[in-house]
Amino acid sequence: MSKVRKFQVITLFPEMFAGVFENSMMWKAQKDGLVELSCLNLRDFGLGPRRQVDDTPYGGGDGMLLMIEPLWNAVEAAKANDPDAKVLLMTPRGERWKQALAREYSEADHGYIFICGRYEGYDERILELVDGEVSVGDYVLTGGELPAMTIIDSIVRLIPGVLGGEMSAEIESFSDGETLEFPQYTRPEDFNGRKVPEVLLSGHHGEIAKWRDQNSKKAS
Ligand code: 4FN
Repeated sequence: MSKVRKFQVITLFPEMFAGVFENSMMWKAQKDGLVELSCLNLRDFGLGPRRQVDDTPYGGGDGMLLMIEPLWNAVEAAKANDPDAKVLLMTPRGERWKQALAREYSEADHGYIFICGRYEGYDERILELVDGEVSVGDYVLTGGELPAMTIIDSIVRLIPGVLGGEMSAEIESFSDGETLEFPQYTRPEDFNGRKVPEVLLSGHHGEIAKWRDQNSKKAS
């Protein structure tokens, strides 16, 4: 029996994760003892009576950075919960997240600590505690929370036992990295004149497979 996989998120906005951590897939994975999902509120590690977590950059420049001390202490607290966990920094400079990484991370025998940035970013010295830097894509975001949710969702659903058997087989056939998707339809056959392609109603599995292949979007 493999041990529970912990996913800890360091964030100033833990409430953003409530809905995501309670969706049916994540809820079942937790209930079945496969994963543990939790947040550490970076604010709890803030300095002084105002619980300060950000400050202006040395050398000048617009905006604020997350200070090293609260971040460092939050990571130490997360590591105290899970000493073997790997620390992942959510950053636009990171490695682009992809299905192959989700699969690799889902097979790990340790937990993960996700650090979500805010403001203009982090004090560079946090890199000493970081095992990996990951990005979900090249666009400006307000924080690392949405990337962390995306990445956690993509990993957890691949952990053995999280999804049902019939679904897992389907995952395999869709993660070959080339076939993205073909158009799909469900009832009714005719929606106000908008008809489902005849071949899909034919029951002819060979013809259906051919149609789906011809109508699949391929990765570039
Ligand atoms: N973003 C770019 C260039 C410069 C800054 C940003 C940007 C959130 C703390 C980082 C963004 C995108 C994918 C984390 C973007 C991600 C983030 C991510 C992210 C607040 C500082 C910031 C050239 C990519 C457009 C804000 C490019 N995956 N800064 O978004 O954390 O994980």
